[in-house]
Amino acid sequence: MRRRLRKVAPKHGLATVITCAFDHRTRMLPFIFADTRMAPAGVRAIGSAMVDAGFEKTRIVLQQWNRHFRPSRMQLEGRIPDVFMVSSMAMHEAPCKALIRDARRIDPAHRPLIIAGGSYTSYEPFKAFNSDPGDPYSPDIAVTGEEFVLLNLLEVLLSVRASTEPMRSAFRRARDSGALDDVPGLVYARGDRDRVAEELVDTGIQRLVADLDELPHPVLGYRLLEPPSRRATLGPQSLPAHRVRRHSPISSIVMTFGCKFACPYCPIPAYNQRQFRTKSPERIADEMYRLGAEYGHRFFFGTDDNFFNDRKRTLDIVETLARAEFDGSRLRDKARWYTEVTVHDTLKMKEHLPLVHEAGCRALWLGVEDLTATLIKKGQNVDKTTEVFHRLRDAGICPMPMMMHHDAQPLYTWRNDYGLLNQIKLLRKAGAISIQILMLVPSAGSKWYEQTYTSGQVFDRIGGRRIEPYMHDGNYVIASHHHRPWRKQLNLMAGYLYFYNVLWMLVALLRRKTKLGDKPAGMQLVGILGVTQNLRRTLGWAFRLMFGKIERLTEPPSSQIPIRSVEGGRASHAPPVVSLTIEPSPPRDRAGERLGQAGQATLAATHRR
Ligand code: B12
Ligand code: SF4
Repeated sequence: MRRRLRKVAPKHGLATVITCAFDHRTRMLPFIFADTRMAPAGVRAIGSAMVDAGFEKTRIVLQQWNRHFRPSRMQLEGRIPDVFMVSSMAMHEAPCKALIRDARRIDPAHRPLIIAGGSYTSYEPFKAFNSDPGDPYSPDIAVTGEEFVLLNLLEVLLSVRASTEPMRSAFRRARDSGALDDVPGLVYARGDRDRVAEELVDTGIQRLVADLDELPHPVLGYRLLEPPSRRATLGPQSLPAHRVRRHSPISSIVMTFGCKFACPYCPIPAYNQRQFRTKSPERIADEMYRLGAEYGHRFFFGTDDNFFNDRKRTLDIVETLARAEFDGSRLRDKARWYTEVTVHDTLKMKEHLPLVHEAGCRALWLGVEDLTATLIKKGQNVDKTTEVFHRLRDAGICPMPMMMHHDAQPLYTWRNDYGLLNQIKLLRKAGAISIQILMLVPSAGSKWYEQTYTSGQVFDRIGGRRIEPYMHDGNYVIASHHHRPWRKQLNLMAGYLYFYNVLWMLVALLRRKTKLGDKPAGMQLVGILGVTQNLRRTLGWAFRLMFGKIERLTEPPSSQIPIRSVEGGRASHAPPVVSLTIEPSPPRDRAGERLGQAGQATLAATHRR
């Protein structure tokens, strides 16, 4: 497909702008600093795919760096682009819609084809469309898959397009002739001359690229970045190669996709169709080397869901990285990388952790969630976690635990490990360098998704203020059966303040002579600065939860427009259909606390999927 596209690309000479939607209200711990200092892999991958397919006239705009960018004013090489794409996560929905709304202000005769993609449309594409002619924010097409789906779509569109025809008119013809229906991974609207969407057509679940070596090289994407600016328009040139590292000192790197676990609040295994996909060790080494050589990148963040998922493949990768040499110098002396794993799989890798360190790994984020495995069991407990943390530290790798706070977990408990602070204390004693504490929120595509809504756990409004998409980032308490949900919000703050504070920074400074050097003190500093943002942004929410009236949702979000499959049946990405039965069982949490009003009736959902 890439070869075929390269043949036709010169005839079409497409100009494309790809924008990453970013809501700056999400800037706080645990992601503050990483969120703007690492160009996201999604837009970079789409940009790489465009260049690789022969469409060199492509620009990537990150709202992280260009928050005033206005698509209605964009010009690339002196003309309005043929295609405008937006990539978004669900919590960046508001800026994503604003970008599309603005792009739709362009005179229809010149308006680019608008394509939406990213995890937002992968899980809930119907949310990107509306049928209100007074406030149009729908894209022409939503892609529910990866770069392969986009290339497949472009190939179909270009096969029907005359060389100077607007892409939107080629799109309309392809759509009306049914040509798009053979491309799994799309959702498009049909309606009255495109002004009002009357129905959505879902072409089904994407076909996944199994061998990740087939993906275009990431080195291509970094050439396309729009330089950071306060302007609404695009600059004449993209960011020069020598300035990329300054703005994106960390480079994301795709090494594997997928995870063998099936945590009920996580959509990742289902998204990956229960597959674990990897790049070859040689390709990973080559990517690190070339990104270093062309842009000076030394730090890489693996976008893995569970890097240690498959022991043999992991060993192949780390052995190759440990001995890889380019131009007479060893890769491991230059590249440092970090990624996500589970406690269970790290334990299985314990003898090999020195090799993992030798390969360049310096920190691993571990989904500890709840040490006592009350919320979720994935092979973690206090002893195993402590052993894993000690082993990691001995090997010179920073353990970075990720915790999940939930209704049944109190702030502190006597003589057991159940409380949030008790667990943070254990993790710190075991050697944790950083901490991530998020509240459980409904996650589209996960097993628990519908149930969190139908059980009345998810808030609609608090004190009249509606929950907005950016608040679904795990930092705001937006779903709880607890009768005092504000306590959960304060618990999150207390947890961070207990871990990140001046006292512990001083202790970390005094204990600098370990294998981890200055890293613990450095992370304390980052945490102390970051936690000020959490306090600034969420303290008001805690008060609102305390005094405001809580209104709850009883159903998951639905589509404003009917959505169907190509054959007319139920669409693969349709919102869940739920029916409710009420079981009157007043639940109590482990500490014996009575749960809130809405929690007193458990609404069991039966879904027809
Ligand atoms: C790395 C990562 C991060 C990094 C991002 C740093 C950065 N600047 O890049 C950090 C650690 C900061 C982060 C933070 C958060 N993350 Co995160 N993160 C990931 C992770 C593990 C990898 C993302 C990635 O880079 N993948 C590799 C690229 C190549 O894939 P991709 O982004 O999916 O893009 C592909 C397709 O989506 C598609 N695509 C993307 N854009 C477009 C655009 C168009 C036009 C088209 C056609 C296609 C397309 O093609 C791409 C190439 O294959 C994913 C899980 C996963 N495995 O995807 C979660 C994930 C994206 N994160 C998620 C969440 C919820 C968060 C947080 C809210 C924290 C939390 N509560 O878990 C915060 C939000 C922070 C913020 N302010 O934005 C969710 C998003 C859910 C959703 N429905 O949107 C995900 C999917 C995990 C999950 N399923 O729960 N995250
Ligand atoms: S271990 Fe992590 S990636 Fe795997 S299913 Fe659980 S939460 Fe998702």
